[in-house]
Amino acid sequence: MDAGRSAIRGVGLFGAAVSSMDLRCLALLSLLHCVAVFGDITDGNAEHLKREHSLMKPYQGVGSQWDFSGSTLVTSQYVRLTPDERSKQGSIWNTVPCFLKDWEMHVQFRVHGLGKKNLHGDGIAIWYTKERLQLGSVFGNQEHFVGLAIFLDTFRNDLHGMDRSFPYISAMVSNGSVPYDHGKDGRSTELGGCTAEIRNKDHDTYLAIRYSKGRLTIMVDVDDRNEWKECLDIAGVRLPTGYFFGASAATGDLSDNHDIISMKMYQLMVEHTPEEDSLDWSKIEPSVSLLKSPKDNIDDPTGNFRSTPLTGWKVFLLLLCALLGIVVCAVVGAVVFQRQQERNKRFY
Ligand SMILES: [Ca+2]
Repeated sequence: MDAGRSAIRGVGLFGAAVSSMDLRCLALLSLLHCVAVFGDITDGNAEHLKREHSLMKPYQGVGSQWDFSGSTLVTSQYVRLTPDERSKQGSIWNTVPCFLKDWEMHVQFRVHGLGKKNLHGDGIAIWYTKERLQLGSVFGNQEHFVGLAIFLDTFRNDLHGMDRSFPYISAMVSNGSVPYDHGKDGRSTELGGCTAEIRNKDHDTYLAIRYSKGRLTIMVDVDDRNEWKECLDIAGVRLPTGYFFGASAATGDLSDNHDIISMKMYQLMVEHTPEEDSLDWSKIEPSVSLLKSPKDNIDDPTGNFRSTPLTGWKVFLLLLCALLGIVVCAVVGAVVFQRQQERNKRFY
């Protein structure tokens, strides 16, 4: 169980504890204990469901918060982006821009159809983008998107890329200058990803996307184990606030039912430095710093702001090292010079 799901369970435990509590001293102690446990579970971060960015059964009254387009069909049990029919495109888009700096989106989805192995497609994409409701060839959305995309790609288009199995989940961040290459399954632009058996499952299948302090983490729960498995974890990702969440899917010559059961958005309570808070986050251009490999960034969750100028103590340390270097050189030089002089004296 990862921190995200644990945290939600923690919120539930906390709520139940408060409602059954009276105001006496013992109860207060229990409350303090609950808060302590809650703190342990969430690692100090409380998390909250944001209903304005969430889509949940039975989808009543979500018409003002979500737009449905193309082949999308809404029932009381699922939102079907495409049916198991050829050449369909459908999408859903949150009408409310997201101004959270740190968030986690949990998507429950279902991909299923009559097609046998490798005879189905194309998959679902989850979006956090500047524009919404733009039709196009990338899982029903535009190629030159601006923002973040997570692809649940169920069909292998690139027959040269046989080193990986499909379905394949990958992520891409774009400022709109480079398109997603559908023919290559987006390999040239992906930040990373993983193979995940997501199709025709009898149990529930989930995807989690976490963005916090410049770090993008994708987790899957598709094996009916009720625990998250890491798919991608990369620092140095810069995304602005004010973009829109959405989901889209497309079928081509091959097809599948692409269903969204729920999209639940949680705000992550993360502290930022005054320097970070003073930035206008809506002006950030989507980008990824690939100066370090993702694994090297594990100890540097603030990769987003890594390239800031040297701070005072770093300059001091550098100067100290330089000074020590000069002193060592001078001492060695003096010793060598003295010995040279002594040797020279012997020849006089
Ligand atoms: Ca594909």
